[in-house]
Order: sequence, then C-alpha cells, then structure tokens
Amino acid sequence: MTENHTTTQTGTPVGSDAHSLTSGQDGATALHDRYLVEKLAQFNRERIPERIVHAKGGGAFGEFVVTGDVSAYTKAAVFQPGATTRTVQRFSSVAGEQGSPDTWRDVRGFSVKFYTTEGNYDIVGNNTPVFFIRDGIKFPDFIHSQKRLPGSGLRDADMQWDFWTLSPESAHQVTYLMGDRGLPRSWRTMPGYGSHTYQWINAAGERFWVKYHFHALQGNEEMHGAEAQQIAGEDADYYRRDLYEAIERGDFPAWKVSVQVMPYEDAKTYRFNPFDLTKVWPHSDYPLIEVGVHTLNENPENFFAQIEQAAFSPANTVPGIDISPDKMLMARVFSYPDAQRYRVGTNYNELPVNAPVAPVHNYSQDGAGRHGFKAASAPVYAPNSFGGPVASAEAAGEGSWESDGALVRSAATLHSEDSDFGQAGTLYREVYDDAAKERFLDTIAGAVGGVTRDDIRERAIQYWTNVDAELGAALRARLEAGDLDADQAAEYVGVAE
Ligand code: HDE
Repeated sequence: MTENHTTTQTGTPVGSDAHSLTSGQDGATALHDRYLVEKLAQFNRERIPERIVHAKGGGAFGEFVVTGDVSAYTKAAVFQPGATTRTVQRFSSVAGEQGSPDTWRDVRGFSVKFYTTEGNYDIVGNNTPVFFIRDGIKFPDFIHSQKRLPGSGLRDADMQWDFWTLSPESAHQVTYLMGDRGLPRSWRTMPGYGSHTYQWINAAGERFWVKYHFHALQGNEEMHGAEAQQIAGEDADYYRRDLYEAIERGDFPAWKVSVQVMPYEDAKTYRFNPFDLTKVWPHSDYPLIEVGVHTLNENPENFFAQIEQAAFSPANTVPGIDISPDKMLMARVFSYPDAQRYRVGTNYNELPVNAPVAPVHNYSQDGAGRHGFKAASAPVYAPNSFGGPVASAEAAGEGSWESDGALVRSAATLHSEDSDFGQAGTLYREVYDDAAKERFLDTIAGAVGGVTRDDIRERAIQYWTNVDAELGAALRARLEAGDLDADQAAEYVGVAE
C-alpha cells in the first residue's frame, strides 16, 4: 500500500478511484459502495450560493503599513504610527454572475479586511466614491433593475433606465459608471474608496467624520468599449488573471491610503449633507491626509477557501472607528453578516480567512459546522461569578452621535446645497476632458439607445439634461440620428451583439 493511498473522508483506504462496485462486471451498482456514494454526494455540495451582488471577483493577501500620523483623529491600533497589519483584499464586479466577464462595464468592489490586534476591521468599498441611492431600503429594487428579467433571464436597458430616471439621486454614480471609471484596465490600476462617511474617535474621546481614499501607486488606467467587449469574449477572467500573474511574478500592486477628515461639528452646517452617499467632499474643503500604504503580496493558496468564503462586512469595526448616520451604511451593517450566515454558514467567522488574530471571548456557542469550543469549566452565560469575559464600554471605544425626534420615514435633514444633479454636472464638466466627454456621450447614447419604451427614453434624455444641458441636447441629437455604436450599447447590458 502506498503512503498516500486514496481514502474516504473518514480516512479509510478506498479500493478503486475508477470502478464502482457492481454485481458482476455488467451488473447493478451496489448502493453499499460507500465511497461512490460519498464521492457523488460530496460533489453535489461543492457550491455555496454566490454573492447576490459582487459575485465575480478575485483577491489576494497583503500588508498595510502606516506611513502618516493620524493619531490625533483615531486611536485605532491599525492606524497608529509604526503599525503593520496583515490583510486580505477582494475585488469584484457588481451585477454579473460568477462566470461573467470581468470587462463588462460596471462599478468594481474594493474590499479590504485588516487582521488587527483589536479585531478585524473591514473597509468594504468600491472604485467610485459615491453610490446610486441614499437609502438602503431601495437596494433590492436597484439590484433587481440591473440584473435579469424574471421571464427571459436577460438583462434589460428598459428597467435599468426606468429605475435610474425614477431615482435621480443615481445621477452622480451613473456619471462615473458610464465614464472611464466603468472600465478599468485592471484591478491594479483603479482607485478604491470607503465611499461612506465613517466616524473616528481619538484617545481623548473626540469624534471626527472621515472618508477613505486608496490611490493606486501603479496609476489609474482604463480601457474603452470595443476593447472591453473583445476581451470579454476572449478572456472572461482578465482581471483575475492579471492580479494573480502580477503577484506570482513579484510585481506587487500597492495603494496609498489617505483620509479626508471633517471636524465633528461641521456636519450640522456643511453646505450639503455629509452623510449622503451620493456626494463627494471637495478636497478644497477637506484635503487628503496620508495614512499608509497597502500592498498585495501573496496569492491565495485556495480560491474557494480563502476568497469565495471571505466574508467582508462594514459591521466589522474596531475601537476608535465607527459608523455614521448614513442610512445606507446603517442598512449595510445588518445586511452583510446576514448574507454571510446564509451563504457561508452560521460559524463563518471561524474559517481561517475570516478568523481574527485577536482572541475571541463571548458566550455564543454551537450551531452548524462549529469546531471551536472553550474549556468545559468556562461559564456559558453572563453575568457570572466564574471569571468569564465582561463587556467594557471603554475597551469598545465606540462612537456616537446626537439625534432626536419621532420615528419617521423621510429624507435626511436638508442642507442648502443638497441636489441630485449638481455634483454629477461638476464631474462631467470639470473632471472629464474633451476626449473623455466624447467617450461618455458615446457610452450613454449606446446605453440609452437600447431602451425600447419612448417614455423611459425621454426621461433618460431629461435626466442627462439635468446633469448638463448641452450633454442632454447632444444625446437627443445622437439618438434622433440613430448614430449608435453597437459595442457601446452592449457593454453595460452585458451582451455581445
Ligand atoms: Fe454591498 N453587498 N450592499 N455595497 N457590497 C454585498 O454581501 C448591500 C453597497 C460591496 O468582496 C453582499 O456578502 C446593501 C455599497 C462590496 O465579498 C450583500 C447595500 C458599497 C461587496 C450586500 C449595499 C457596497 C458587497 C453580497 C445598500 C460600496 C463585495 C453578499 C444598503 C461602498 C464584498 C455579501 C466581497 C457585497 C448588500 C450597498 C460594496 C448582499 C444592502 C454602497 C465591495 O450583503
């Protein structure tokens, strides 16, 4: 018998890798061939539900090194001068399923888990600093509109533009999506953002509002419609391959991490709501402050165990960092752990990729797949008289904010410059150069050109007119002339024409 003979899952040697047990060479297969039964049953259970959004992705392990000094703003150990922290990062596309081509136009996910000495800290952001909606209650509707029709199973420009034009707060993010940001050259050449406003708390208990920025030290690089479409057909895993191969050859991608910091009191009177996820904070008001450098330097050994099962969540905060009154963020801190309990299993945080380096002390126990346990003498309830863990507000270092009023369902308090279209117009007019504006018009003309209902198409023209009057007029002219590029029309809806 060889040293590494095949065994069952319970370690007993197996008689054959190739032949089932049958009654005679041509007879019926014996049900008691438990290796055959085990092998087929195990195979049937290899897949777990894909992420409902951000299903297609890839990732790697890395290291975060603090290079700045932000100790005046947060006491979090991970951001103190001199700290180095191991990380895992996952990149993704939002709308496509697991096998979908990486180069379909989309927003890209940018998730980083820091295995800090005070527990795991996750920044679960995107390659854009804003989002399509500002209240989490709209998220399932938004995602339904971008995914597939229930009957045909096809993606559909009518429902995409119907939702967007009926949700004008989407304009800023759609301006990013339909611009060059919607088609990065690779995950290595795109920025990342925490997007939401988060709260930092320093050692003196003072609070600040912050936004995270990750700038690729490789520089930003994009690709354009026709090339992206071609690559989508030739190599659906273009980004995943690019990242893996770069790390294999020692070409480690890195991002400079900075924050914008808003004094706590400014939030009340700032000219727009600083917790509105459809807005950026101008750098002229809140300049970037250096925090550190994040480098990816180690490929996963096993994609499923370490990337597919990786569970990122904005609910994973550490002392000195907390959430803010952003309604999207408050919905997310419920949604992610819920998705992970369903998708990966109740005890997902025990898996090596998700387990913290910080010790875990609490009174949770049991559940499917549990393998960790405490000493038999450890108490199983709190409060107790047997020396079990005791919660401590001081250790938690949580943030807070003031609020009052009756329970309501309404928009957040209005600030003087809250508007759905203002920052979208600024992005189009002041950030996009002439060539980028031209490409943008091509893309939206192609995408809106795919809309079949006249009323939705008219609303889409109005939507872009609200962003910029000249843009709206140019779009109308292009649509009336029927001068549309089929590649551009196809790239977001996700079909090759
Ligand atoms: Fe997510 N999102 N999201 N999202 N999201 C998920 O989590 C959700 C939002 C983002 O690499 C899911 O484990 C709600 C904004 C990334 O594993 C799910 C709302 C931003 C990833 C979920 C949002 C993101 C996800 C899918 C509205 C950027 C991939 C399965 C309130 C700032 C993480 C899962 C990874 C994944 C819910 C909005 C980024 C369903 C309810 C805004 C990068 O829980």
